Amino acid sequence: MAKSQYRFCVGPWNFSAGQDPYGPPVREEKSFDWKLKALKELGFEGMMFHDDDAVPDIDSKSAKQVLAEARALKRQLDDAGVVAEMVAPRLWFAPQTVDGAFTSNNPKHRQYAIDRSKQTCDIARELGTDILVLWLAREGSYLRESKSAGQATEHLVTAFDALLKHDKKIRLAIEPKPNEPMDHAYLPTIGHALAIAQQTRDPKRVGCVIESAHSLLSGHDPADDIEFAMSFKKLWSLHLNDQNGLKYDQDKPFGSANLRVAFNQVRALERTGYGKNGEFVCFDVHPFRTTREEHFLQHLANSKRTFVHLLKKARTYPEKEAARLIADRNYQDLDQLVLEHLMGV
Ligand code: XUL
Ligand code: MN
Repeated sequence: MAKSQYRFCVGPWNFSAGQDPYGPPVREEKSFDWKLKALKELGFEGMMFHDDDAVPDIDSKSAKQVLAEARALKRQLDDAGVVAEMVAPRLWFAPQTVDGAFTSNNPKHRQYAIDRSKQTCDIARELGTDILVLWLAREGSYLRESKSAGQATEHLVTAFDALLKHDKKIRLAIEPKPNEPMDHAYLPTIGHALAIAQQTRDPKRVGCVIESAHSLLSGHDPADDIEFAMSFKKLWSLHLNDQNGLKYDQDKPFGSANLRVAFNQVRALERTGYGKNGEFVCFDVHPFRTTREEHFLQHLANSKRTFVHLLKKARTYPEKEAARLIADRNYQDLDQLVLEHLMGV
């Protein structure tokens, strides 16, 4: 296997017990300590956190208690030799976020979302990361006429500015997704994320996270999204996984649905130097619901294996031959060159 310079990362939610909207968990819910140990054994160096992954039942605790628990978690991570890659406010569970968080029609609820996210910045600082990931789950609408996209954009800028002002070091990494749970999201693509960054008080501190499945749900090629974001130096994290067409967000193992699309993502990382400033490669993947207890970790191990194999494919890609075919505008044979390279023939 190719040796990689990449650092890998997962979140506690990626050890999911199989619950979906149609049925209960099918595997035992694992403890945080179990997940941390497993992650380490799999050769992952980083862990992603939602604010309430870091501090469970967060809304029932005082600010002081939240910070004390975050500090204790940092000690546990240090002892395990694991880095907190990012923290993300979970703005889609609370009763205050039923009609959206930063873009709710209710000003008190918008304030709740801002205050909760400021607290997430404080947790991030305690955990030693400057990345606040914003997956804006409910910032969109089910009904076009219930909100205004223009006003929502203003609400989002207000919220982002409040966070940038609250913490002078924090970087906001927007993770766009075009739909689910919303019909239409207000920041559906990487283009929207980087465009709204320019409206904030400190555009340099507003960037993005690309998730393969989310790009595919937008009808985009994730490799192109990666190169686009990297050309702005704004790709600060990455959630690799896979997705079979325009369906629910599947979070399949990396490469599972389309190996060529996965190859091009790895190649895009290599071409743009992703990871050279310490950025992590995270796998936002879930076990298939059918997965047995004893195979609980295979989706993570396999995603990493596939990544490392594709890294070798990216590094042995016949660049000269490809360049010759490109110069000759012989894309027909370029296509076959790629296929045969991937097939190993
Ligand atoms: C949702 C998703 C989230 C974010 C973190 O589709 O990908 O898990 O990555 O909030
Ligand atoms: Mn994700």
